[in-house]
Amino acid sequence: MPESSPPPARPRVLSGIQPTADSFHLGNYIGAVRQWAALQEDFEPFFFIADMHAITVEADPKVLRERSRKSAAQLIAAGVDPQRAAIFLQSHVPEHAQLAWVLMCLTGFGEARRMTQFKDKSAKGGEGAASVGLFTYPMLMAADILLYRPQYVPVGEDQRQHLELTRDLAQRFNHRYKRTFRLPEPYILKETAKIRDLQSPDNKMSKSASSPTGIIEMLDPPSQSAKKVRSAVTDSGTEIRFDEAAKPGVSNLLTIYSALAGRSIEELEKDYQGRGYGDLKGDLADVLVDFVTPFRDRTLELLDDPAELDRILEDGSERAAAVASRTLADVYDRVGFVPRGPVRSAR
Ligand code: AQP
Repeated sequence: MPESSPPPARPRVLSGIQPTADSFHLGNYIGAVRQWAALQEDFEPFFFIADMHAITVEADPKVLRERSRKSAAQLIAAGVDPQRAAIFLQSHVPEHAQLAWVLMCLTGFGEARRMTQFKDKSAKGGEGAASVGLFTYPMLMAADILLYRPQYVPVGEDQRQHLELTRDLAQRFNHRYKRTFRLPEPYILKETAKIRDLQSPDNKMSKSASSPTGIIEMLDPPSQSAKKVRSAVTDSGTEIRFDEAAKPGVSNLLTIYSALAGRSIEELEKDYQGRGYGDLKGDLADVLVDFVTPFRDRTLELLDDPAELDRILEDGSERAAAVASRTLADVYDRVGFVPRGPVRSAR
């Protein structure tokens, strides 16, 4: 029986992003990717582009390929350092799909059915039209995470339910077979867990549900994004105060402002006392332009050298595969699969 893999020297952190849009939106960045860059200092970081998740809905192959490289470039432009972090494509590490199968066999049908993201995403065309891949997405996501035995998974609030399923599956496996998986903890910052749509602040900013004026695409020309901020929906009344229930629009602008400028909400509330919504929106538009301009320039510069991006992804997938293959070997052993080695040498 193989020995269990030794625990890593530094606790790990892992997360992923789908290459399903031409640009990250501000919700992706403030809700998730910003934390990735911060956590890489103290943890052993693994960050991947979820290209296998991207095909759970129909995706044009040429566009998917472009978006995958674009996502890698944006991660680096956002401060994820390829020297420290393994940045890789999910499809380059086949262990993700292999572990997903084992986890699917541990998941109850009813349990999978309760996942709200499947309900939301399949609602439009009806459940019958949704792919089985969309249904089993949370088990692939559980595999993505558990392979690396991370301590933290930095995500936005919308992923909390999937994280809970991941923990349930890890516990079930550990209990049924032998302790194999670390129970990962969600790393969700309360203040920025849900960045809202600029036009319908009751909803999250989302690439599939937001209108073009409700979403800030980080690679759009900065002047266009500034315009969207200036025409963001606010609330009746005039007071600039953080109150998500009564003032979701203004609260969202304060959250974005605070995250990008590195200033507390209380400080901003004080600064804007007695001033109007127009002042807040105008200043935030300037802060946003200052932030997205270098991000966009750096992304475009990285995209000019696709060979270097591919080299970074190759290096990342090697580092990821080294960890993932050890975990999968433990899992295969524990579920009772006969190892390949002796069969091969007998040939
Ligand atoms: N509005 C948001 N606020 C905070 N965090 C967010 N995230 C997404 N939207 C917000 C977080 O971004 C990370 C990467 O997201 P993803 O690309 O894997 O997929 P997603 O959650 O499906 O992103 P979208 O825009 O919401 O896509 P659709 O519209 O297709 O559902 C995740 O950590 C996510 O929590």
